[in-house]
Amino acid sequence: MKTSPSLSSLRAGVIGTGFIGPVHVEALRRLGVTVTAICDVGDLAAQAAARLKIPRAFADHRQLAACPEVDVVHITAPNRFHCQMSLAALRAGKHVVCEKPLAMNTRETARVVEAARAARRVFAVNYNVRFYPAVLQLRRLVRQGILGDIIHVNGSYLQDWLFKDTDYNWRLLPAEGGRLRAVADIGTHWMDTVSFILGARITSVFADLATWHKQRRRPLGEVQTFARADTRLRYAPYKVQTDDFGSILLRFSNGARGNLAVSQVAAGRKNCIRFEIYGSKKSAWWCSETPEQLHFGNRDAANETAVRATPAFGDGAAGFMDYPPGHVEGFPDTFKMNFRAIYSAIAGAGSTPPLFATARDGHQEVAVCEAILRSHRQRAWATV
Ligand code: SOE
Repeated sequence: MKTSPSLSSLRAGVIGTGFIGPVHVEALRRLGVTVTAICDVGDLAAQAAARLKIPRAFADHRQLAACPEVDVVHITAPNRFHCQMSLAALRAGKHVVCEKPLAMNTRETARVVEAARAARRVFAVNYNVRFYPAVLQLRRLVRQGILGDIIHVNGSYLQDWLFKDTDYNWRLLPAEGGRLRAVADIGTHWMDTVSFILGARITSVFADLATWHKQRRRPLGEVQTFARADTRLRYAPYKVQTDDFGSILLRFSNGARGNLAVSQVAAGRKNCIRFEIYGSKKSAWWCSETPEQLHFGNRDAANETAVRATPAFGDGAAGFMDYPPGHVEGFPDTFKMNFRAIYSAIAGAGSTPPLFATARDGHQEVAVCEAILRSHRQRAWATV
């Protein structure tokens, strides 16, 4: 695989050693970026540094941000730390890649947007789904008017890793992850991706949220994202205050309507994001469980399926695919390609506007979440 020399001269430091921190490390290394430092509380950083062969380990995120061998700070700690870590990294003069959602509320996200603007550093929010080749190609097709005017979009983001009442993770706690859980954690991926494809913002929402497990049992000790419940563990009951699932009606700034279903208690759906976009000329469908295929629907002609990297697929993802057709590019590749776009921008060679999600995009998603919560509570449409 090609690695640009300018990208490989940049050095990354990663905060967080849970499920997603190592995904960042792996994607960076596949790009040729050196990961020089890692940070987490207690002994976790030293353990991860030994496991992942990273030279420096810090227990305090400010030390990682201050490290002269770090050019870009990746934040993969729980949501409640995103704002303070982003501000500290920007203050230290670093570029930042922050996990989604950008922060706990729009007060915080507005501070980050302003700090990133003033610091004149690249600030990206890791909405990696944008970088499935099919998503980039769909964006191109919508911009070219191939689907016509967009009438409506429907879809879902479904998972089952919180299906049982003993499934546990910090995301379940409002103090760690925010008041919204399924919607903020995975619903915002869907909303960011569809807005990205349509080139249109969500302007208002009507939401119905629900909690299936009103009480869950928490294993005594910390459990990682997607980890299986260990039956030998002892549990303590707690009241759940965040959404297990929800249905949301959406209005977009281009006049399109949408409906989205989000769930983290959908047995059998491991990590399934899908959408169908209906235009005035034709429609298009995509699902992350078959990421290489882009489907097109026609009223009179036969429906079509295009496979990634074939001529029929188109070249909207050129530069963001490394493997030939039939050699599946999936979830880990989206991180690699997102980081390729972000690090190219840092190296001064990115596209304008950038393809990756900026601090403003992260702010917008949190604003949509706040409108969703308002709508759910008031049982009415809410403006973003
Ligand atoms: C857990 O729901 C999670 O890891 C999300 O936080 C990620 O953003 C998503 O890509 C996979 O699932």
